[in-house]
Amino acid sequence: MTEITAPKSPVTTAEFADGIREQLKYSQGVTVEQATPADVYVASSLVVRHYLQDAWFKTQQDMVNGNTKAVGYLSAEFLMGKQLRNALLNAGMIDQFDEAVKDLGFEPQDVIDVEHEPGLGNGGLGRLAACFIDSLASLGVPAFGYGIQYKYGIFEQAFDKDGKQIEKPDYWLTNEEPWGHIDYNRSQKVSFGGEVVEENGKKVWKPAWSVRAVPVDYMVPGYASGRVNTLRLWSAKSYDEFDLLTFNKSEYLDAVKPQVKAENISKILYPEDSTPQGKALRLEQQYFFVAASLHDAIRVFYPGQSKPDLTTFPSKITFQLNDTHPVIGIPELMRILIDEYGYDWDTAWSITTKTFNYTCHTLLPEALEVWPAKLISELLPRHMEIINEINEHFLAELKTKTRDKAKIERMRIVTDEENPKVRMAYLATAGGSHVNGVAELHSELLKDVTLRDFSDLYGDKFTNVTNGVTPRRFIRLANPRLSALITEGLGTDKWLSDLELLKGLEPLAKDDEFVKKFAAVKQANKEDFTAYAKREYGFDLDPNTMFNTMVKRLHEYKRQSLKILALIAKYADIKSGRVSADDVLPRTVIFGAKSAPGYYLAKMTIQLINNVARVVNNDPDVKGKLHVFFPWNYNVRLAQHLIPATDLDEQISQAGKEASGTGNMKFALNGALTVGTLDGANVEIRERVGAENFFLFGMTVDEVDKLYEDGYSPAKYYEADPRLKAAIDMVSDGTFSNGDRNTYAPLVADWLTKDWFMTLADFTAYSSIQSEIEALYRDPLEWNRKAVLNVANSGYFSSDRSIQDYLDNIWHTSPLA
Ligand code: B1N
Repeated sequence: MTEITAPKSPVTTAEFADGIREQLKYSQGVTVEQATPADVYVASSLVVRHYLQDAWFKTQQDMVNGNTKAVGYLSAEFLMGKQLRNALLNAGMIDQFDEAVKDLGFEPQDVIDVEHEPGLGNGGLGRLAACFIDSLASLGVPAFGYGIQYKYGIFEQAFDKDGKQIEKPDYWLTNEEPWGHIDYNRSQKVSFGGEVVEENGKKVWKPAWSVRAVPVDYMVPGYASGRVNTLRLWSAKSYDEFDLLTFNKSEYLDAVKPQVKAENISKILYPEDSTPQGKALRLEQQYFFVAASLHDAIRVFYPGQSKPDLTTFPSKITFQLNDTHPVIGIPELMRILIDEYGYDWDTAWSITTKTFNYTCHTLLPEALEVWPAKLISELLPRHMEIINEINEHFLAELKTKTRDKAKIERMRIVTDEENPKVRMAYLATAGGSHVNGVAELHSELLKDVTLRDFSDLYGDKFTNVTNGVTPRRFIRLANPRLSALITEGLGTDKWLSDLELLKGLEPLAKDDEFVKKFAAVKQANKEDFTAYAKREYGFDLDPNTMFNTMVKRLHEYKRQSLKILALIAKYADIKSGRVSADDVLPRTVIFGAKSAPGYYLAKMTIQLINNVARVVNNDPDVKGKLHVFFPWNYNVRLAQHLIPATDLDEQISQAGKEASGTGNMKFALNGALTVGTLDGANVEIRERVGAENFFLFGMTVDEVDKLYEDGYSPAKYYEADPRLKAAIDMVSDGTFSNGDRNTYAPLVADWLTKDWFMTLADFTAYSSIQSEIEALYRDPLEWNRKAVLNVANSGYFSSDRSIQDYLDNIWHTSPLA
C-alpha cells in the first residue's frame, strides 16, 4: 500500500474545464473553438488563481492578526521558472488540469510550453530565492518575497555564426501575464536626490524627484500546506505622466523625460553575476525596492495607524538581506524611524539591528559591493549622513572592544580616504543580528578570511545555513518517472515534504531489481531529452552515450576551461592515434552557460566551446565517441529537462571560490554522479553520499593558498603534461578557428601566464579521475547503485531544511498555527 499525502484537488475535472471555458469567455473574449494554447494557458492560470484566492486571503489575515513573526525575504532577484505547473502541483490540481485541457481538445504540454518563464535572476542567487519562498509557503511560514518586477529579465542568449554569444532582450511581458496582480492602490512613493536641510533643529530631506512603486503580487502556494504567501515585486511608474508645460514650449521629447527616468528604474535586470558595477541605476533599483518594501511592511502590520509603536516591528517581521543588494535598507529603516516617526538614535538602532539579518553569497572580493560615498550622497543625501553616523557609532563601539587600532581602521564602514567608499557587507554585518554563509566551507572562510575582523569581535553573529533546493520543482515536476519510483520504493509520497525520507532508499541500492528500474528511468529521461534537443535545437543526440553535463554561469573561477581542455585533450588523443577510438567510452558533453555581456574571457570561452563542438561533431574520426552539445539560453526550463537526463555532473570550481552551488544538489537528487573539487556544498554532498560515490579531484583550499604563496607558474604545468600541452596547442594552432591563430590568443595567453584559478595545475588530476569515471560507467549496475545512493543520501539538500535552519537559528519564528 502506498501512502498518498499529496494535496487533494479542490476541483473536479469537469469544474476545471468549466472554469477554463468561463475564463476564455469573460477574460479572454474567445470561444473554445477560437482558443489557442496561449489562450488556454491564460485561462487555466486564472482558474488556478481563483481556487487559491481564499487560502491567500486567509494566510494574509492570519499573518497580520496572529502572533507569528513573518519573514521578509529581500532579494534583487527571484528566478522563478514557469509558474503554471508548479502552482498546479502545489495546489493538487495537476490531474484535473491535464484531463480538463484534453477534454477541451488541447495537449497539456502545448499549454505548459507557451508560458514564458520570468527570468528575473542571473543564476544561483536568484534561483535560491525562488526555492526559499516555495519552502516558506510549504512549511506554512508567513512570508513575503520582496523584489523588482523587471520589464526585461536576464537576456536571451543566442550564438552567431562564429559561435559568439549574442544577447537579446528578454521581454517576458509581451503577452498577457496572468500571474502578476497589479495593485495600484497599494503603491508607495520612493524619492531620490535633493538635499538635507535643518528645520527646527531637525534634519529634513527635501528630495528632488520621486517615483511611484506599484506592487505586482504573485501567489506563492505552499505544497500541501493550505497556505499561499505573496511575492511582491515592485514596478516603477512615473508620477509626472507628461509635462504639459515643457510640451507647450514644443519640446516634445523633453516632456516625457522625467517619466522615462522614473520608469527606467525597473526596466532591466543587471546581467552581471558576481561582479557588480558601481552604477547609479543599480543603486536606484536597490533603494527603490527596499524603501517600498519597508514602508509596505509598516502599512501591512500597523493598518490604519498614524502613530504605530514601531518598537514592536522586529516582533512582526524579520528581514533577510539576500546578499548586499538590499543593504541600503539599514539606513532607510533608521531614516524612517528617526525622521518619519521621531524615534531617537539609540531606539532606532536597536529596532534596526533586531530587524535585519544578512546572507553573504560570495568569497570573491570583487563581488562585495562598495559604493562611492559621493554617489550615495547625490542619490540619497540623508542616507549618506545616516551611514556616516552609523560609522561613527560603530568606530566608538569598536574602541570599547579592542585596542588594535589597525583592526579598527580595517573595519570602517566608510573608508577614510579622499574619495570615501561605503562597504555594504560591513554595513550589513554591523547593522544586523546574524550573518550567514551558504555552505559550511563558505561560512568558515567568511569567518577566517573575508570578514575575519568582524568574526573576531562579533563571533556570535556568525552562522551557517547550507543552501537547498525545492524537491517539488526539481524532482517531482522535472522528473516524474523518478518521483514515481521513489514513491514506490518508499511506499509513500511523503518525501515531497520531508526529503530526509529518501534515506529509506538506501537498502534498495543493494537490490538489483530496484537499481535496474532506476537505470531504466534514467534511460527514459535521456531519450526524452534527446527528443527535446531535436525539437528545440534541431540537434541529434545519442541517448546510449554517457550524458556529461556542466551547466552554470560562465565564470573563470567555475573553470569551464578545465572541462573544455580535457575534452580537447581526449580529441587530440584520438586524432594523434595515441588512443584508439575503439577504446573510448562514448560520451556526450553538454554545456549550458550565459556570460555577462562585458566579460571578455568568459565570452571567448563560449566561442571556443561552440567551435570545439563544431569541429568535433563533424569529424568522422571521433563519430559515435565524442559529441558536444551547447544548447543556447540555459534557463530554468532547460535545467528541468536536462538535470534528470544527466549521468555525470561537473562541479569543478577552484577550491575556495564557489560559495555553495545549488546545481550540484539538483543533480545528486536526480541520481547523477558528481565529479568535483572540495568546494562549496560539494564538501557536504560528498560527506553525505559517501566518498566512494563521489569523484573527487584537485587541490584543496590550503593547497591553493600554498601554491599562490610559493608563486604559481602555469607554464610549468603546460610543459609537464604532454596531453595538456597538446590541448592548448590545438587551441593556439587554429584547429578551432578555421586556421586563424589569433582568435583565442588572449585566452591562451591568460592560461599560460596568469591562470588565476589554477586550471592548469588541476588538469592532470582531473584527467585521471575521468579515466576512473569511464571505467565505472562501463559497469552499469555499479554505476546506478552509486546513483541510487546519491539520491538516498541527498535529502538534506532540500530547501525545506535550509528554511528550518533559518527559522531555528536566525529568524526565531515558526509556521502559522
Ligand atoms: O549564489 C548561490 C551560490 O550557490 C553560488 O555559489 C554563488 O556564486 C551565487 C551579484 C551574485 N553569489 N553572488 C551572486 C549574483 C548577482 C549579482 O548581481 C552577485 N550569486 C552568487 C546561492 O547562494
